[in-house]
Amino acid sequence: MSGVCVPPQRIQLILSLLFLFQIQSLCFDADDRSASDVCSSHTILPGPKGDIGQKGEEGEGGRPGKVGPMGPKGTKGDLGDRGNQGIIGKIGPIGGKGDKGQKGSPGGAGGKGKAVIAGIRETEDKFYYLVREEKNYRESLTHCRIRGGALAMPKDEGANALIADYVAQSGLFRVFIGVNDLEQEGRYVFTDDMPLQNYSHWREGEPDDPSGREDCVEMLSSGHWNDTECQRAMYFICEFAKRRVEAR
Ligand SMILES: *[C@@H]1O[C@H](CO)[C@@H](O)[C@H](O)[C@H]1NC(C)=O
Ligand SMILES: *[C@@H]1O[C@H](CO)[C@@H](O)[C@H](O)[C@H]1NC(C)=O
Ligand SMILES: [Ca+2]
Ligand SMILES: [Ca+2]
Repeated sequence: MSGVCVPPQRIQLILSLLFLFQIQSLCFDADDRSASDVCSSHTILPGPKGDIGQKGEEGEGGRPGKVGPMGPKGTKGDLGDRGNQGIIGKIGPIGGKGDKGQKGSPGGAGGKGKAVIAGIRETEDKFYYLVREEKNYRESLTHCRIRGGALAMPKDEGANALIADYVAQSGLFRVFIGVNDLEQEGRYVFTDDMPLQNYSHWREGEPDDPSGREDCVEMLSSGHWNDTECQRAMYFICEFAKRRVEAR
């Protein structure tokens, strides 16, 4: 920009276009010579500051501020009133077993002679006792023997009827009795080796031994005898001679 002096109407144009420029800058290049020489006749500096304007009207009320942070915890309140009584709770679990009680005083002396033992039957010279444990024939035999008796041997009608009634009254269908042909097939004996020649009470059609393994004998609740397999397990009846019992 060599032409330092610009016509006033151009100045106005430049001012309106580039009003952000400070006016002095238009004379910048002419500093060497003298701003007063060049620009004195074309004063474009701004006028003095005007008077203070009138006070504005009061603004509208501001928007509500943000919610402030939570305040500190208050002091503890007074104890509330007592509430109503609750409904009855569930029944609790069963408690532990109580301690063992003290030993009772000794019982009175037993009656003399014919002691009544629950479940035992007797004839004039024998006791019969039903053993409610399922055992095979040999186990049954042993059970009675180690107790000083024998597997029941009904050797007459009276004993047979008594045992049959015992079985039926007990709600059973069959029990082992002391009869077998283990020693010799077809030759039945009582377990004390007495043959059956004077008494037997076979069911009709028995003994049949269809398999060849029926060497032991059961009494049915009807009192009838039936040969059956010795390995079967069932209840059985022991007999004890009264003489031996009384001798103790
Ligand atoms: C069978 O009965 C008769 C007569 O009572 C008797 O003499 C005999 O000894 C009895 N037989 C057996 C094996 O007990
Ligand atoms: C006799 O014994 C046999 C073999 O154990 C058996 O199959 C049969 O049912 C028995 N009879 C009766 C009437 O119980
Ligand atoms: Ca047999
Ligand atoms: Ca049979």
